Amino acid sequence: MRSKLLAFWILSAPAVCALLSLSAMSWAQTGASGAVWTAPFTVGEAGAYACARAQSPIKIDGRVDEPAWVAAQRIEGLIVPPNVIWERLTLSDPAPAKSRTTARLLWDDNHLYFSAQLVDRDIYATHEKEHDPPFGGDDIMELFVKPSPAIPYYWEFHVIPTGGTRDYFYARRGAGGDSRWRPYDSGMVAAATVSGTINNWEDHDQRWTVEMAVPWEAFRRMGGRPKAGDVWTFLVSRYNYSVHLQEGLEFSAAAPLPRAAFHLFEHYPSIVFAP
Ligand SMILES: [Ca+2]
Ligand SMILES: [Ca+2]
Repeated sequence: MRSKLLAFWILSAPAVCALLSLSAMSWAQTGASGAVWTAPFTVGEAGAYACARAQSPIKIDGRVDEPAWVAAQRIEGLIVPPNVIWERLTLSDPAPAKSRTTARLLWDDNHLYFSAQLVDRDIYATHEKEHDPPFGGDDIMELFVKPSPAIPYYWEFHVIPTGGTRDYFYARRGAGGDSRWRPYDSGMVAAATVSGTINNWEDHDQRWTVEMAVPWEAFRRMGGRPKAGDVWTFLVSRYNYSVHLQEGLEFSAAAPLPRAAFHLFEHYPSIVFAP
């Protein structure tokens, strides 16, 4: 819910809207201080990521050790989007995330596959390995999928360190809250493994790893499985709660978002489905 609340208060509070009246696009180019914005992640010569075909089976066990993953383009260099500094009524500059994340996407005839390796010294989850627990409180790995800018539909998938999952289908951004869209069931399958201990902030964790498969049937409202050469957009984003972070929580995303709201799909990078 917190990302939704964040999106709503940023999108609706008049004072903040006035503050953000500089065009959203310009915030993608410069930070609040005027610093030049350069995205640290690579999207290739075509300006898009490539989603390679999985050439061999993937077992969803939270271990990214299948040969197929080697062919996947790495999605990394996530950034912390500008956020409101209320004391000064301004926005912070975008900055490289302190919490390193490496994500990958693959596809085959049946599924969209996603994996992520998340460096995290303090792994935290308030929910068990269950499907669609209430939002909030957990370290979260998120994948947003937006097949077309021409149709308002988009999807969101969560995996938390226990292997708990959530999925959302949004018929339109802003047309209802979390509880309206979470009852949707994509058929996603996911697993997580942890190098460290969940919910012990006094020891030093290493990382957690997510592996996920979403059947193309999940996207049936957009025709299901894409064709080779089709271009969709997506966002890899993350909540990291940690006693080792100055603010206690770091939002990060693999896109030049103009502010800390992960539903701003106008800024998502593209991905091309490879033959
Ligand atoms: Ca695996
Ligand atoms: Ca954490």
